[in-house]
Amino acid sequence: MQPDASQRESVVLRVGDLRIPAAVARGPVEERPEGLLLPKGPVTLLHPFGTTRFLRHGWHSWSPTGWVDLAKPPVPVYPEYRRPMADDPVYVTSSCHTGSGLGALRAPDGRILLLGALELGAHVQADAEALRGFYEPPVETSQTSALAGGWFLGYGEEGTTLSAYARLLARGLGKRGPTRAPRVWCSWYAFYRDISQDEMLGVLGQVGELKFDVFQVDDGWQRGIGDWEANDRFPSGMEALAERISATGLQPGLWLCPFIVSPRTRLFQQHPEWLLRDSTGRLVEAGHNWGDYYCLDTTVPDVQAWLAGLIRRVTGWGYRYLKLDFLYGAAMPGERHRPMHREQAYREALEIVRDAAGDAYILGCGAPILSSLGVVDGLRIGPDVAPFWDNYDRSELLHDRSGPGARNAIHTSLHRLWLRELVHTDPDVVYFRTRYNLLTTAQKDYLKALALIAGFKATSDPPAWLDPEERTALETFLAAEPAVIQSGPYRFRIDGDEVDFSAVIEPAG
Ligand code: 9PG
Repeated sequence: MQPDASQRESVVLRVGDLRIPAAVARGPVEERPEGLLLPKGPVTLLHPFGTTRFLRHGWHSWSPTGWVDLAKPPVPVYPEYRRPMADDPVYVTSSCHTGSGLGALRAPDGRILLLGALELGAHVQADAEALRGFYEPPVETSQTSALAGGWFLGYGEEGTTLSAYARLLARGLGKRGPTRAPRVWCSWYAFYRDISQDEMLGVLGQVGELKFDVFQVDDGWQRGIGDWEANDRFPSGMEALAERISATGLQPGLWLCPFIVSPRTRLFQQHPEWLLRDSTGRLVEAGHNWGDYYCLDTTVPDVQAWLAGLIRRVTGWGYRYLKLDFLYGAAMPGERHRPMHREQAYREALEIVRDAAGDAYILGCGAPILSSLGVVDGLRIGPDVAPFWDNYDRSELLHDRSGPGARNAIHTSLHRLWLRELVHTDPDVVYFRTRYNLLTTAQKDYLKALALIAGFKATSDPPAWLDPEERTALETFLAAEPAVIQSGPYRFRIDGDEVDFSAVIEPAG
């Protein structure tokens, strides 16, 4: 239960050399070397920084993340139907800059004041006067029980403050082991949905000679979003393909979206009662890129059994690496069979998937970030790259920085690197090819450097599309285990080579 406002008290918090008038829930404030632990409940901090910059943390993998200027009000993404694919639809029209789970303000000397939630379902808002944190919803409703959790308030250098927060999250939500992330060949950024068994076997023949760990088949193999069976372009079935992949010494990888359903599927037609609805009984839309599609109510016991069965089936076919996509579908607002907070429902569903997957690798994509920690092995930390730099109309005119493009992907991923201590961070694929590619060498180099910094190496380039020099560059990349040192806010030394991403960041504001 969330304490109501009358249970809050006014205090002056001392964090580092700052004294901040604040309203916090009644309860002990614990002092830590890097900051304070604040009691469970809403927090309002009257900060001294005025119209500064705010680190807004997007809800899921593709949601824009980075420093925004508080002098400029937030503008929602257009068109409206794109909103769940871009960020948390509940806060998208807020007149106040709102981040998911954490938020920070920039002090004049460059230090940051970070307010970070220690549990699920929290949001942080900022304006020129206040930094506010609350667990959703602010009041309890009949259908959604409120959450309340504690907070970390840190003040210091950006890297060390985020790192202190990451350590607390690891303790509360868990983290995956310190293994090296697998090196992945993924079909999406070369063939998109236009894949077939023959084409995949053709590429497998080329990829098998290179030092990849995983050969991952992306969107395009399935009958429908919800009907996770091989379509007619994969006549021998997915199990036979997994066997062929394993026979080359690679781990078979498969893309699927376990929490969303297209109306053009058997699943939708046979089980309309499994779908999430809003308080008026309307189906909750999750997105539109395959035509409209909807969300499963993952609190329905039969849905949970179906989910576990689905994951057991695909791992039973031999897939050892699962790219689970559009995961936010299980965390959308709606009236659930078992009333609980939407992020709790999400985490419970993800845990069912985790149990069913056994020791198969799970890469969460389109995944709510904080509520996936400790359950998945890897997380996509930015939107899709593309063989072009930016889409001005979409990024600027429609205010949608969650769309595909190398620049959006680099921008959001750079601001999520602090998650490296908790999970494998996937900034999406690197391009080595010039074929079908508008990226310049310098732009491709940014992607390559980011992958080395993030520690996750993937590409979609079919080796046959590469000239000898490009192929050598790919081989060098796959073999590299560089020492990475951060030498500035957006500057890194990768085995002695200096990379500066400031030019990617600055113009975005
Ligand atoms: C397959 C792709 C790839 C990719 C994923 C994800 O908002 N949208 O319309 C939207 C469409 C696709 C998308 C992200 C957003 O990409 O990130 O790597 O697997 O699905 O369809």
